Amino acid sequence: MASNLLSMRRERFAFLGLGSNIEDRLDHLQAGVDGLDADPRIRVDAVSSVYETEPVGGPEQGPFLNVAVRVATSHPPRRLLRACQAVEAKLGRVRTFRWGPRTIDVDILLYDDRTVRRRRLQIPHPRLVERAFALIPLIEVAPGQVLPDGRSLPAALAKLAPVEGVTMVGTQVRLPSEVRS
Ligand code: A4P
Ligand code: MG
Repeated sequence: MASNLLSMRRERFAFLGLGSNIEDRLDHLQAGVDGLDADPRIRVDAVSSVYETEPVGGPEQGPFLNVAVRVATSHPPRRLLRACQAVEAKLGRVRTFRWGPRTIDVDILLYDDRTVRRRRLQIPHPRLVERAFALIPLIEVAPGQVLPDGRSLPAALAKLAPVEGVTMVGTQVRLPSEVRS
């Protein structure tokens, strides 16, 4: 069914970052990926390794697990943001304070090669190039992808060196298509 609706409109690639720092963090990431894929206009077709990451900003809080995914989508950017927020809401995310602990955060990191500068949506994600916890998983699922200004993702990451507090862990988030087949 998903592929029918996807093919009705032009399909584009987007890259999303998911993070959780409330137990069970891996379950929340898996539910986030599955929830995105359940949207008939979104197909998750690549998922990065899982990284445990030191929290950046906000109050004192526990470490995150972060992943990045590549999605094929026929949602335009603002509808894709709404779909991401619907997944967050479904997983019981309560917005306490900015950068506070969360069951799941789903951010749009990149959408095609587009730049969006609106009050409620900026693409590339405005803090992407400052954050190794977002860039490292993103590079896994977006090899060769460049930022709209032409910079490569590894070049952006190199600016953050030396990187600490981002550790690949042995567990994996399953791709929904692997479960279906
Ligand atoms: N918004 C604008 N552009 C985007 C975009 N590209 N993707 C707006 C998603 N949202 C975007 O986000 C606030 C508003 O950002 C949204 O209403 C949307 O219109 P939010 O998810 O409600 O709140 P937030 O996530 O607490 O704030 P913010 O500023 O989005 O935080 P970030 O940048 O998402 O950072 N440390 C580690 N190690 N790992 C993490 O995953 N995450 C954060 C949150 C902080 N520290 C972290 C991690
Ligand atoms: Mg967010």
